[in-house]
Amino acid sequence: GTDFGINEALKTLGVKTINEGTSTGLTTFSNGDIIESYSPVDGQLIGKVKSTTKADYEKVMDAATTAFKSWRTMPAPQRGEIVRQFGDKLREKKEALGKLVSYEMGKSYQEGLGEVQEMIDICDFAVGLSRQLHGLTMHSERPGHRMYEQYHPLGVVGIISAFNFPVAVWAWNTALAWVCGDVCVWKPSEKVPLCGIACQNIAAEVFVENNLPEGISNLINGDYRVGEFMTKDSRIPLISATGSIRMGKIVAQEVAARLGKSLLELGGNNAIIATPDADIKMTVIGAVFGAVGTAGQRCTSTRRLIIHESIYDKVKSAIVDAYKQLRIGNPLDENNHVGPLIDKEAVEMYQNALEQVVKEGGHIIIEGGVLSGEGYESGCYVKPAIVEAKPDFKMVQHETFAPVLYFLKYSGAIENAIEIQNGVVQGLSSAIMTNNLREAERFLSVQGSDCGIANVNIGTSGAEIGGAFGGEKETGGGRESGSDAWKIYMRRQTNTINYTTELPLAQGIKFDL
Ligand code: UN1
Repeated sequence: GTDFGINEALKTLGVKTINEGTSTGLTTFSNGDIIESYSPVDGQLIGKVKSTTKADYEKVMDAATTAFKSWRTMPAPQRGEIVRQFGDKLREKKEALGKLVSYEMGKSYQEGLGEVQEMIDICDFAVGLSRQLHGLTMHSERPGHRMYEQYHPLGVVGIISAFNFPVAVWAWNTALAWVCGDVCVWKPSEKVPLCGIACQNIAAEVFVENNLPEGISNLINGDYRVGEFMTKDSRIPLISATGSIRMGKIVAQEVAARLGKSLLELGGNNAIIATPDADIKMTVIGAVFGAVGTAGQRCTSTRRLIIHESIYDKVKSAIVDAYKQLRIGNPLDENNHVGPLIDKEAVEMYQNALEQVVKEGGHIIIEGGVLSGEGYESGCYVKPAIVEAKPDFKMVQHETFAPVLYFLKYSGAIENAIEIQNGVVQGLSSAIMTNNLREAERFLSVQGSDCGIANVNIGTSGAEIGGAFGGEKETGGGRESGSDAWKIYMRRQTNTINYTTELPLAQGIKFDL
């Protein structure tokens, strides 16, 4: 059968059968165990990556700390120029990288391309930002004094990313960190190591072409034990970690124990509220893409649909109809809407969630199940399911990284829906579907959604890079990407300069000698 151009893509990206998992940009090496990457698309072994040992890691940190000393002295707009070239390379390799993302992770090719586009967008953003790393100036209370603040590069930034966005999340962090004058050490998820190899190869080309030293972009590979090298390393002032709440709590404590900074982007339990004034057609499109896009494996996936009782039956039948149109299968085939889950462990969690929620009293309205037979040999393809449930069910409170959508009914005023929406430990993305100004404004108000992202008349997933991305509560509080998210990648310094011959003290304090 057709390989959908995968072999060609691997060649374009320099991904080999066996790859060194440790790289400083100019050199690659590795002495650790082999990680095998199997595609959830067809169950085939795509390639192997040698993981990073402690000794390998020490070499990386030597390269990174040395590179930082020179990289931080390059003017920020010149660092922006390097990021611009990186963005151009991504444009050249967009199809190849999008394909690899689709094949190794399992999201649709369209979404794979979208992820690479997100990388390109953050590069563009970072290039502009490289001339806008502004601090404020203040008027001093003391005569003949000037006060201002400036942002300096921070140092080595550690990036731990998840399988579901195997390339974009790294780029959000790294493009900003680079223009801010930092160097990066990246540990991608051990479930998608070849995406890491491909990205590092693209970055390395740019560094070689510009005669830059090794150590500006570094790659390490392995499981949480390799991540721990970084979280416990006081040479790394900032750890940016994306993944589960469980992982985030461990990372946060390890980094806090050495008083480092962490930027956490953890689980979501995202809801769309559909009010009596909702546009039903838009609600259906938003909810279906939000729930089944990326097979429900985005942190922003729609997990709960909170529907007013007056439109409940209408919304229900429209969404049930839409689910019947969904085509599940090879994500590289653009006729399919839904690809596989990342691995069989994820399939088990999905099955378990459906079993549990039924035990709790949930009522299945769109049957789930694991697909088998031709085209489904990997065992990772599941049917998107819908369950009528109650807000306080354990499974409804829990983030299951799979296409399971819970229908929750509310009655009365919008406040009741907001209470349900906020009644979970996670606080990432949220949305309201309404044409009623009062409801929309209430949802966005201080008494409204408690999430980092709150949308009106669009779904929960698909945030753009121009805004700050992240969430509150157990989502971890970090913000990545646009707005002023760059500030966490820099250290702030307040400066006061006295240009007189007197030495007046602040607060009018007298201290005469
Ligand atoms: C994630 O799932 O980790 O808003 C990130 C979105 C994407 C990013 C998701 N832009 O769905």
